[in-house]
Amino acid sequence: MNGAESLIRTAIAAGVEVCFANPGTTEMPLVAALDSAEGLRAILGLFEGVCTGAADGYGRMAEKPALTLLHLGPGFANGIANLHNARRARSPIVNLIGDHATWHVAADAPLTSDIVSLATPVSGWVRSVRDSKSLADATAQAIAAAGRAPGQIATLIVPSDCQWDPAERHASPIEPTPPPAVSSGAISQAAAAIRKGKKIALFLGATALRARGLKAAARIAAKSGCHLICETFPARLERGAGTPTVERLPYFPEQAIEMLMAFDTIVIAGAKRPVAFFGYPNFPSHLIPEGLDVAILAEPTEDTPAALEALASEIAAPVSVATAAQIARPERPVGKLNAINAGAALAATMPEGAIVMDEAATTGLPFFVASTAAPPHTYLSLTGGAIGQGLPCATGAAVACPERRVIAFQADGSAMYTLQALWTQARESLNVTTVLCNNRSYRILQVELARAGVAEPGRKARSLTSLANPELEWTALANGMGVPAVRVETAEDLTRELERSLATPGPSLIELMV
Ligand SMILES: Cc1ncc(C[n+]2csc(CCOP(=O)(O)OP(=O)(O)O)c2C)c(N)n1
Repeated sequence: MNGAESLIRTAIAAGVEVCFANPGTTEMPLVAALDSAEGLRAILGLFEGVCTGAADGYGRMAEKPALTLLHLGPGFANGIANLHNARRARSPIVNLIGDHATWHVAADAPLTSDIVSLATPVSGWVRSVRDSKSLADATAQAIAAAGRAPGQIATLIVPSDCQWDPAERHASPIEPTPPPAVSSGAISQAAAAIRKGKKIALFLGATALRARGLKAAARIAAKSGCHLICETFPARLERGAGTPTVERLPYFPEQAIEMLMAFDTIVIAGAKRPVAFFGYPNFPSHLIPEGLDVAILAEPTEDTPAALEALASEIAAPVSVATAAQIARPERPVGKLNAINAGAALAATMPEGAIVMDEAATTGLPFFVASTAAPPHTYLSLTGGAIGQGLPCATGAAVACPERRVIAFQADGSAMYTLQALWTQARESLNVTTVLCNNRSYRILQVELARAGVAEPGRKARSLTSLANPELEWTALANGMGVPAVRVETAEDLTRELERSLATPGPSLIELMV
């Protein structure tokens, strides 16, 4: 057995099932080792941002890490933006980065770089191995580190001689550290705030937004009358008929502040204190207005579902509450496409168990409310603001949940960063329906220009926020990567094409002219 084989067998023993890879020469022993054992699926991404975004989507849905296999510093650097998003999502991921042989680094060959410095800001755990015999143990540690609830990024740098030199054995799995329990003081303070408050919001994030956390939140709401609000960009939110209604904190600070101002008490569970996405003149960074009573029940890394259950007991909430399981979909919309009828068409047709990855930007907003009582589904969003996450994340989610339909609700500008994900979807026959909103612009930036007081953008400002000239032909782009595609201009056509795509195995793309 060589080091690479010891690594692969260690990963398989720990239950790792998928490797999203874009390898090079320094990873050849690892590429060969993937064929030396059964149980680890190797999936090629044609850009590293596809691999890392896919690992993010996989981690959010599988609740365990996938591997990425990336080529030295430059290959890793191509994947950093989506690792930034994955870090914000607290997704479990193990990055394997090949490096030059330990003795070759001093030669300063062209691909040599400081990989640790690149990896540190996006990783919760970084290690560079120095010999083949320690590779198995380092791998087991990396997997355990990634699995530390709710999840984090572990990066293991593997010089090529450590891959090809002999190793003795694989390593046994290490149990990840469970999330720390919330103190009884935090629970009683939250309970006191709830007893005292008149208008209360429970502000939820991270694991509070999965089934167990939401169930406990619904009990607290039933007892206290509190409103449930989630982070603006949740990593994963279970929603639809049968789940409690959770409002989303608006994106723009003035709207977020207005929403929060209606309360006298905010209890935070699994989220950070909400802050504005950007600093704007005359707006504060922190969105909770001064003077409100704020209690922190649980930090995102703490055992938030257990803390919510303890809080529910502490305030003598009912043991369980039935949330209306009645499905209420919008009417099938008609007319020329816009953000409102596009969101309605999606909510009118999405199947039970759908996973919606929303990177539809300005076109996406109306969908969230329209789908409140749609069939139960999972909602994923762009957690870190680094666009180009949607198509890869949808790809990884589809690998994690082959029996569910993934809907990539996607803006055109953001899609262009990592459109190679479509090729991986075709190659792996993934059940992804991409709903591509083509407004031929970076519309949010046009909105931001107007907000900055630029009433009449100049020629250059118009050029830098337009995607016209030449116009992107999304059906051609998708077809060129093996994904069937159609273009629609009306809500009727969209609904019909959605129904067709959602019922057809494999990927397809619907280009919406909005
Ligand atoms: C990695 C990265 N690069 C650039 C940006 C800046 N940015 C934010 S939104 C945006 C354009 C979004 O356009 P599109 O995806 O078409 O959505 P639309 O605003 O048109 O709805 C850009 C370039 C970013 N957020 N992340």
